Amino acid sequence: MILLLSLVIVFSVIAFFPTFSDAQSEPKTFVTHSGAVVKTSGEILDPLYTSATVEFDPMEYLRDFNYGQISQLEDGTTLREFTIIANDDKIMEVSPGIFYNVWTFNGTVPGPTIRATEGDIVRIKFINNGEKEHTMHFHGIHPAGMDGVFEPVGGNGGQFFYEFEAGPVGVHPYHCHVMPLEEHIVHGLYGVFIVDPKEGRAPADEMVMVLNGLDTDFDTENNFYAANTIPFYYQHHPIQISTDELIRVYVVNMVEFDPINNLHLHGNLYKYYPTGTDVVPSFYTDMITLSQTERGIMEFEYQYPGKYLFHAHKVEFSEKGWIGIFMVNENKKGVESEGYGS
Ligand SMILES: [Cu+2]
Repeated sequence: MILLLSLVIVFSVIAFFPTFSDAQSEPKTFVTHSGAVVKTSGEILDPLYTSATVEFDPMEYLRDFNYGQISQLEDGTTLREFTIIANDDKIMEVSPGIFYNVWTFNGTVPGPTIRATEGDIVRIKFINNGEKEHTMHFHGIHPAGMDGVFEPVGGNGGQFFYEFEAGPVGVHPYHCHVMPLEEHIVHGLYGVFIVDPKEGRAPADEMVMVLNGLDTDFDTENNFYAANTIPFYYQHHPIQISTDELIRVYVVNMVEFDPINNLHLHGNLYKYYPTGTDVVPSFYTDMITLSQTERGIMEFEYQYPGKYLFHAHKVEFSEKGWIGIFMVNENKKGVESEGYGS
């Protein structure tokens, strides 16, 4: 009798509380500016999926740096040439069952991580294959005409060449700067621009984390949050790193609508370089708080192997997807992990 009663309770719970892998219901229909009809089911809770079910692979994006086509000018200066193509009519399954009209640079949200050394000439052939006007506005130092604000580039093949000297050293966002700005950013037209010091930085396992969110039901509130677009991805697919190895994370906050975001690391503290412009860290902490487009460089090493969370300490954000895991593996070859926390 007790067994029967237990089974009834279990099945009742399952019936009333759907599993976490299901998107919440109440789908809404949305017509894009080009007439495509999409449905979104809004907020989600901890979906289970693999890179095969999500088009954009956050693990690949994490360590993917685009150094451009490299050549030398007559005076010996390094020229780095990039081609960036904007689009605004792509429907992407940003999480299982959640289809969203992403606006992309080179097909992804975030766009490619562009990387140069201070003093290099960066030349970007910008092609707008979207339907709306778009630009590329780089944070950093450059001439007014290269600022991507007053030179909107028309859609359907419009072009513009951005050219400037890379600087200052640091990690900077780039994003479209066409009004209404909030709309262009929240749909995904942003990326990261890293300027390395001429003398370089210490060797490290380097990665990029763009903290972002998506308003999938168009009520000017984010429905979920992430590091690198796909909610919960690094929780289900922990980032593999090694003990006693320097980890360097370029962090950029691109969340709209919410005034702050933050990043807390478990079982460790990191040296933090705001904007990455100084070679001396400003903080040694396990927690930073970032406003829109604030960014910096985190550096840390793990002493003990095992599984460690990193996430927004704004708990709402972590519970809506901005959470991940570092899987710290023993660095000594041939020595078995002692299984801390594994
Ligand atoms: Cu735009």
